[in-house]
Amino acid sequence: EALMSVEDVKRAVISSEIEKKLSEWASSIKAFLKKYDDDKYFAIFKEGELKKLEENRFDILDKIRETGEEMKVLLTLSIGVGAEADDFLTLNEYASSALDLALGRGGDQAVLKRGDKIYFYGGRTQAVEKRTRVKARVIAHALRELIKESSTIFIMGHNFMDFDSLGAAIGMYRACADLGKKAYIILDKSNVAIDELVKKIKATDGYQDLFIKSLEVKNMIDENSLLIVVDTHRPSYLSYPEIVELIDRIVVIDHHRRGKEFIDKALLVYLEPYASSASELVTEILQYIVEKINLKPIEAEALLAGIAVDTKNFTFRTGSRTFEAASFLRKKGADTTSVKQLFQNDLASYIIKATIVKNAEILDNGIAIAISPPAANNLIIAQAADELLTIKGVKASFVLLQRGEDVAISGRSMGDVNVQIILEKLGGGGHLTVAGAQVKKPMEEVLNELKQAIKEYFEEEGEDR
Ligand SMILES: [Mn+2]
Repeated sequence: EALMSVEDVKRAVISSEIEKKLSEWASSIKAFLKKYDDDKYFAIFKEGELKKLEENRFDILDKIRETGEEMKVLLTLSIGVGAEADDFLTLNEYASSALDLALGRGGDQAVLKRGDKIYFYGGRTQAVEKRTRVKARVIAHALRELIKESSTIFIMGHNFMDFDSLGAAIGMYRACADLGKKAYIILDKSNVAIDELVKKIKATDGYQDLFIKSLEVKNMIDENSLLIVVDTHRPSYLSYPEIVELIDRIVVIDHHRRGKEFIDKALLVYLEPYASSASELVTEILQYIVEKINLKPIEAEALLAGIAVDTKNFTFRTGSRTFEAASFLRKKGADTTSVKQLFQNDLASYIIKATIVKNAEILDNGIAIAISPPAANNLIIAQAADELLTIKGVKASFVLLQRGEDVAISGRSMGDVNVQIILEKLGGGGHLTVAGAQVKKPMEEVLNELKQAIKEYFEEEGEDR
């Protein structure tokens, strides 16, 4: 995946660098290492050497990632190890299922299946702190060139836009404006999640034509139009997927882990799953895209609101760079009190939220499940799921809402339970701590499937988790 985006010469250099690192690693544990596909390797070594790997927590993972950073590509290694079986067939099965698990949990980690126990090493925990800003700078420069060559720039978020999507979109709007280009954010209709901010922006001088309707876009497109997609990379999640078909030059900036579905024709992709939010990514880009960005206080506020919503006020997925971004936005005039006010609820939604919390059932494993009254919406169930996490003993929460023929589910976790894996079983997705799903089935059925998925999840994770 990393190599697909680089030119041939560089690809060869990167490949040989990876191979060098891996064969050094193999010889350090006296392993037989064999490449069996473009990006796959097979190794056999003695149980005694495995102890060493566990002691240094598979530091080859860091070495490969650092190699990538030096060469400005995102390289990660995922390892599955099988141990303590009576025969090679079983060992291979263990290793394969461990590898599946490593990839399923986001890669960049090692999973060891020793008999019926499973151990995890590496992965996202330290990756947040390890990211360098090299990539943000490289992307910013490439993006600047693309914007400069464009006629008009259109910016699109995901369906049912949230503060993160809107904040990132406004940040990109500023970048285009500072580069002397006309840019629009495509938005037909605001929604409850962003209403406050949209109203505030529309009431501010200079933003009267910031938003544009999707129908109008269609008449304005030419071969030099540029589409910047923020906060998603899945075509089916876009607010106006049909526009992707009409514009050839596309940029994707997202912080969600790559799913199967992707905007394949994108010219430039900045996918950084370890960033807290699309707003954080855009804030970094803004610091490199022009000499001195002319970010307005309301724009800085929108970006800060985006970071705040995706990190639950700097609690989850928050790395040192998240604070650096926030600090930059504060300097540019983002007012933390105004941001807080954007999150205020009206009394009616607060009462619905309280009802959801009151209805919650807390299972033995610390999972809270609640069914929402029909008057709620996506935002309220997400907030209610967050609220459930403030209850002692609750490790993860799921709130279900009947919406027409669909049941919407909002999943949240403190970090021990991977709600992404659970909701993926129901066709949803997201992150370890924040995930969602939409299921076209009756509530009763969805509730049963969810409980089954939770049960399976705990069985799969094993006792070690
Ligand atoms: Mn986001």
